Amino acid sequence: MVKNALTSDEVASMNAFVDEHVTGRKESGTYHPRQTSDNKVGSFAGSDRTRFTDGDDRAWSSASLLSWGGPFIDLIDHPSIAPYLEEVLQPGYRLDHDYLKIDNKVADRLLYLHGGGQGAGGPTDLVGPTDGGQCYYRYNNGKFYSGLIAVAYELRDVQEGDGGFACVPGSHKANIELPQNWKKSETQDEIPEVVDRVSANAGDAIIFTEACAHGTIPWQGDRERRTLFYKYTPHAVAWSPCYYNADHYGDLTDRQRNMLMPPSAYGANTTRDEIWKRAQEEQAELLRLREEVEALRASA
Ligand SMILES: O=C(O)CCC(=O)C(=O)O
Repeated sequence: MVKNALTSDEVASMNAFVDEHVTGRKESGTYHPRQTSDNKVGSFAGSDRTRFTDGDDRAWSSASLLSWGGPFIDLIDHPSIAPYLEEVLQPGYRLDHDYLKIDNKVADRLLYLHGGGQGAGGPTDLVGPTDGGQCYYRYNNGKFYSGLIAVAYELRDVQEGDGGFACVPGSHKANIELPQNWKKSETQDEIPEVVDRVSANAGDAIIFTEACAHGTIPWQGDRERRTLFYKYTPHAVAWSPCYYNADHYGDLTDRQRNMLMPPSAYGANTTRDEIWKRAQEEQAELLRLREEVEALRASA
């Protein structure tokens, strides 16, 4: 937990954005808002960058909090978090995906512990046996190695008993799957004692390895929980099949651009940069050509 990772101004401006743009909430609760063409945020899915949610989604630029700009861009490489990421992921790490999750009284009410142990939580884990062991964690010769690190920024206070983030401490070092009867809890009363419930204040950040068994405690708070997830991988690793295209998010620092690069074994080097520069140019050309075709069709 990094206390006060965000300033109160940052928290206020991101909350104001969510108030203004997050619309059409899904009745059943937890949702991942996504940007729509009219620049509003729709009710569901997309921003975890794992799938296309409609026919207009583009490869490399599927819905992402980064298109919201301002403080959401600053979070790519936030100074209060960067030193921790450098330590647990090694230099050259990349942002893999991001999303906003809102928990409230109508949110899906199930704690489903996932991840947990070397090669994730086993054959019946929610993350799935096909993750190729990507949720790994190890520590050798003074260095940490972790396949996916999540930074969860709380935008609202999460008080004891409310719900929110939970994990089984130490489970990232387990070599066997969690007992099945620990995994699912429909109410807070059912949650096994081994599970740590984490309360936090608005502006705090919870950093966790996806290899640690974790999940969301059924929400019982009066207000809603708003959490931004920015998830990072080592430079050679990807969780999401959708990469970012840094050209789509305005002016970025060199460090931010580097963190939006697709995975590669060598990390930052000129060959990778050349290949990806051409891919970005090709995408820009494709978008221009599509616009031309549409204009020609409209005038025909
Ligand atoms: O609600 C939470 O903080 C947990 C989210 C979660 O399970 C995940 O990011 O994989």
